[in-house]
Amino acid sequence: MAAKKTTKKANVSKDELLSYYKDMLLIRRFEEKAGQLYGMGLIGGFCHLYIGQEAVVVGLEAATKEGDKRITSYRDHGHMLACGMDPKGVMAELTGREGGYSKGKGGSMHMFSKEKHFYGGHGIVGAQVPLGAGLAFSDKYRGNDNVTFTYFGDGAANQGQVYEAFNMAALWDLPVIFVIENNEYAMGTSMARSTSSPDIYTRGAAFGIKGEVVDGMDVLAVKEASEKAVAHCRAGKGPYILEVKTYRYRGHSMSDPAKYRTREEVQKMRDERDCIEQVRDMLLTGKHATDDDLKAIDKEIKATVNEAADFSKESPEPSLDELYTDIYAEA
Ligand SMILES: Cc1ncc(C[n+]2csc(CCOP(=O)(O)OP(=O)(O)O)c2C)c(N)n1
Ligand SMILES: [Mg+2]
Repeated sequence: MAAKKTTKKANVSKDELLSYYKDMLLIRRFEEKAGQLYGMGLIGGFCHLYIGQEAVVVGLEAATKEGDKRITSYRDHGHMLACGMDPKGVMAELTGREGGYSKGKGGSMHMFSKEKHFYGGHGIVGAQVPLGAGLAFSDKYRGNDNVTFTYFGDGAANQGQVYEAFNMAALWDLPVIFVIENNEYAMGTSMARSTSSPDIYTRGAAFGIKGEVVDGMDVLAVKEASEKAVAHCRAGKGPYILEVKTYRYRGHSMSDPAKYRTREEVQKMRDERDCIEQVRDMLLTGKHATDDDLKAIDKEIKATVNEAADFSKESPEPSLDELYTDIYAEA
């Protein structure tokens, strides 16, 4: 099955295209700024950037409603911004400050928002997959029609716990979408070197879980697939797998020199497939926006990101009194 291209481009409204454009650009500019702050020594520890993968989370979020949940790995800043978390709180967590979502005690990989139903941020590869099934179980138990989006990578997809979660999710018809963000690499290991069957979307077949592969550089294709998967889950038909083919432009984390692939490979993807450029082209060729309009949007987004960066520098270091707070969640 080839990754699906969207068929509905002609019907997309100007407002819809602009909103995807802005949401993806916010993630990209935010991540570029995070990279700079890391370089300046203001962000410590691990920092995994999402640049290149923006269409995945923006397309998937387009089909959500209030109450839906999301959980992901350590490559999580884009997911937080896409579900409406405040860039200031995310950036201040990256710099380990009091104004951060985890009061500066979690850092890049450990942020949560009850209000936005964002359940982290997990550094242990694959750990979020059974947790995501558990979140979906809670909604099934409560009898509502919420859906949980459980994101994980191509590398995580080779883990045993993923299949235990698949089994239970299928057995109990849990409303969970397993989103496999296939960016072709797990740290420095390519899919070709690690994975016997490259069609990851078929991995649920043994459990009777439907799977689909989507072009993750095309936000409209992702949104279309997301709507279909969401409808399946909300109708009580159980879990769904979406393998979203994407690509990360930066290294695995900020400390990765990326010697396992060529510069040309990355440049080709940027030049030919970039998700933001694709929407930019649609906006310009469809005469929905001029070059100046798009420059103004970029300026506005850069201002939001700069404000977040300033906040993340000015917010104080966490007080020692906070050391033993927030250890257990309130019931
Ligand atoms: C259980 C476990 N094993 C190994 C690691 C080290 N590790 C961190 S990220 C990673 C690769 C995961 O790749 P993938 O699932 O494709 O996600 P991506 O980083 O590409 O988003 C590994 C092996 C870990 N954090 N946890
Ligand atoms: Mg990967």
